[in-house]
Amino acid sequence: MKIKDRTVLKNLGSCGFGGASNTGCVDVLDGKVVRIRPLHYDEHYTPEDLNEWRYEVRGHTFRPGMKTLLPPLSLAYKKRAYSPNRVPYPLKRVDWDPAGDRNPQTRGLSGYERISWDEATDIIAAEIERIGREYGRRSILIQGEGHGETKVVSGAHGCSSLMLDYVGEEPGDYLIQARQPDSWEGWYWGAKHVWGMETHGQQNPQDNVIKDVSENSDAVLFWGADPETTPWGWGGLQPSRLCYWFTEIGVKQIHIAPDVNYTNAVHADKWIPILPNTDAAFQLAVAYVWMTEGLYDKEYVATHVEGFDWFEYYVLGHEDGIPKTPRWASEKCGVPSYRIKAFARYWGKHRVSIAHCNGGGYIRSCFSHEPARLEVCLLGMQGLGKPGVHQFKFIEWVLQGVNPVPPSEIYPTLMGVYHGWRMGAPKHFIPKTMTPDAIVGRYTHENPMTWFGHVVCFMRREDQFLKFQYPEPDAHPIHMIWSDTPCWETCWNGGNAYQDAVRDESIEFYLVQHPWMENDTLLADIVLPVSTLFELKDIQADIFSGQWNKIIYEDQAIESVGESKGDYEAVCEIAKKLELYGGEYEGLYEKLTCGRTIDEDIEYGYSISEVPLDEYPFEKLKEQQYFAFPTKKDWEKDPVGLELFARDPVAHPLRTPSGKLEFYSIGLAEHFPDDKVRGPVPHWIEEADGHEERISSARAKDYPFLLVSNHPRWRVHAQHDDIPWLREIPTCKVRGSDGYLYEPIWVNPADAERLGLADGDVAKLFNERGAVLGGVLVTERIMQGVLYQDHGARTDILEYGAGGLDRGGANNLICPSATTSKNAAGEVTNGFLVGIEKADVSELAKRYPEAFARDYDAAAGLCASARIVKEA
Ligand SMILES: Nc1nc2c(c(=O)[nH]1)N[C@H]1C(S)=C(S)[C@@H](COP(=O)(O)OP(=O)(O)OC[C@H]3O[C@@H](n4cnc5c(=O)[nH]c(N)nc54)[C@H](O)[C@@H]3O)O[C@H]1N2
Ligand SMILES: Nc1nc2c(c(=O)[nH]1)N[C@H]1C(S)=C(S)[C@@H](COP(=O)(O)OP(=O)(O)OC[C@H]3O[C@@H](n4cnc5c(=O)[nH]c(N)nc54)[C@H](O)[C@@H]3O)O[C@H]1N2
Ligand SMILES: [Mo]
Repeated sequence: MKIKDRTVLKNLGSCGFGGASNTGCVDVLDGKVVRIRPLHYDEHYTPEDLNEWRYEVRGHTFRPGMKTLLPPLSLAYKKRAYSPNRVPYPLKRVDWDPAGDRNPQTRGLSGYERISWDEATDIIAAEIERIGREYGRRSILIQGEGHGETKVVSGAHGCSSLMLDYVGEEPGDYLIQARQPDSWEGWYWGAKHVWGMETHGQQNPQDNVIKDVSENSDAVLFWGADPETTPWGWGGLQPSRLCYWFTEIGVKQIHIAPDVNYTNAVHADKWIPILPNTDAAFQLAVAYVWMTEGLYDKEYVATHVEGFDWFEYYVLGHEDGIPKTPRWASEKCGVPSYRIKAFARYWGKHRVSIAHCNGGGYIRSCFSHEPARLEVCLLGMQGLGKPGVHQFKFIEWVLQGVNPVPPSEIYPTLMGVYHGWRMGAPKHFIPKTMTPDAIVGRYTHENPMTWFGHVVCFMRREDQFLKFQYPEPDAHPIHMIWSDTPCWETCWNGGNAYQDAVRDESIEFYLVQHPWMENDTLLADIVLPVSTLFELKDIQADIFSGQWNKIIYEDQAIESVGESKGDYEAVCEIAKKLELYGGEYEGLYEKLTCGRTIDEDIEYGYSISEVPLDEYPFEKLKEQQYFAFPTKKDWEKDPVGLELFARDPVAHPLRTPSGKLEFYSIGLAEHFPDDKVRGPVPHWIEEADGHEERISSARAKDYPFLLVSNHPRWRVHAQHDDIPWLREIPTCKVRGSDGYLYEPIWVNPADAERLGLADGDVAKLFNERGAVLGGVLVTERIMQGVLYQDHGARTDILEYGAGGLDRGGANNLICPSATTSKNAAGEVTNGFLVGIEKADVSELAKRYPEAFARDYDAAAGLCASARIVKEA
């Protein structure tokens, strides 16, 4: 079938999890995507039709805008479909033989040969059946929970587990790699014990918090926030417009961060440079100034706070003999004490709110629960929930009420036909942060690996007090990995350790389904080629565009690239083969599909989406391709953030044991009485629980810099790293003397001079866990003593495993493996120690001739063909 010239709508956000955003009009000519452009709402609606929301402040007006606000990542997305990095057809690792030698030790090194879908699904079904029979299905580890293309019927992640739910007596009989609350580890493991909720806005809607901030705040603290960058992932450019708006109406913007990020560069009134992950020291000193100078809301504290005296006891130094003075803090955080004092006095005398996207590096560093808790304490000392005193998020999230802009009248949901991972308590699971540890077989039934909590977002606070173990008493350890999220090595805590783990002989089969030949995909035994969203039909509920909710009918834009299929279709093919084994596999395909085709799923999904069908009929949806829904009536009358709690904490308690802001956490005191790192009262922690990542640490002699590893501006984590239009931007890649595009490392001019580093040099970031290369960018935008390289670069491994070397600049390979702290199984991927030195590229080329000769497209980077050794 030839797909004719036309325009189709696609959501081009990269959040995944069924949450659409960034709707683009995709123009198709001669069967190819030629252009992506914003959707103009005014082709179908007037602002009145949509009951347009507005902020009117001091003679200025903010309106949502009548076209979608696409970021560069979305505008350039067609390049991903046509990337030379696409997996062209099913592949098998040449030296992996399911009937003979499996060679786990050569994962990552082996080439791949072309096989057919038929052969691939035969092998896969046979392995699933055999492993299930020999060990039980709980020895199959499902990695199916990342961000990514937002697909609903074709669900990008987790289809594998949906299928396995239909096998055996009860759903859930497999091992899940549980999705961490990685975006906000600190809020989850820390702040939740102070204010009972997890992320901002979870308890009280924040629909009109930005309105209130606009009207009432003197300043907004961007405490590790870059709304010119990270909303791009799935919210578009609305937050950028809001920063201009704050300037227009005179709301001051103060940035606290080690780097001058893109928002800071354009909008900031002030920058307070701070060493990575030392925010807790800075915050304690602010509290010290307020306590000693009487600059806090004593009445509010008396009525809204539990355990203030414990906090005061610690801050003033009565507990450990060390008052947390600005001078004490300045040695740790690198902010001069006079600046801390001036800042604390300004804050103590003005109405100040704090803005985040998700938190910034310190929220994913060791002991991240401490700065997160301290932030809520500081807000509490200034009357959190009163006019102009809030915490708010620029990034919209899937929960109703967490969106920082007014809600729509209709809140569509397509969960009924979503073939993907859902947040919820998995039955059998390991935390994603502990996957390498689990695999290497260090743990046995007698000596199991243990942790607390389901480690999944949006669980109740009490969940963190439940203890779990691996292997479970009646289950075998892991023997197979099935991944549709193959970026562990470049996104999680200690990629080199992961590479070593998956080469363990206990892993008999490693299956990956993915559109692109990159990262963990290169460790797999079988690779299935997956279609991008352009190649599929789907239906989407856009609930975080920051304008209006809408529902989108996504027609197929182009034919499949190569032999790819949608993730759901791929799993369906496996189900068909498994059926042939009969018994518990009988009727599997029918059960998985519920007897519906994809077209029928789309129509059925719409019929149960909570959109009133008489007003918005399906046929009209197909014709117009979307419906936008009007803003909720009287949205201005909703309470603002924690306004109700601020007014009356007894009538509107928080979900903490005391119902108040717990500066002393009753839950932590009761359940972890011996935990000195996450004790009941937030503290400054120098080193503990396997982390020595301070400039005061002995390791700092060899690795003297703290690394900032932000969310990439020109990617979403591991995604988009092959887009030529972005890669040619100088802050996206640095061209080395060998012509290769290296991942930038920002170095302060003073450090660069001392180390003899210049713009364009290739340098090596290293610690005892290994090394990654990067291209030097000398800039005042990073403070002295700190290096910055974005996270998520595509790996190009020169040497695998512990002590390894990566040319791609995937610094997660050398992140700490230990979790946030002993009882908090969060990820630590930021603010860790590294050294830097100039690298001699020609020397490396001689040492790694094969790697340097890999098929490389000067514009897009590594090619899939680099790994394919035999064509059938
Ligand atoms: N150093 C450092 N590390 C970090 C962080 C940090 O700040 N610094 N942040 C952390 C945070 S908050 C997060 S959320 C994680 C991100 O971690 P992930 O959510 O795991 O990362 P992504 O790269 O967004 O996507 C996951 C994978 O899905 C793939 N994918 C995309 N679309 C599809 C599809 O349609 N089908 C299939 N099969 N695959 C698809 C992508 O190519 C990628 O390999 O990283 C964490 N790691
Ligand atoms: N373009 C793009 N958009 C994305 C993503 C992406 O990868 N790319 N990822 C998405 C995801 S999953 C998430 S969770 C969010 C993440 O959103 P955030 O958590 O807000 O993003 P980060 O880049 O980790 O940090 C934001 C800023 O914090 C500052 N910072 C870094 N370390 C520290 C520190 O130790 N202390 C202080 N005070 N500041 C620090 C830096 O200036 C940085 O720019 O973004 C989402 N959107
Ligand atoms: Mo995230």
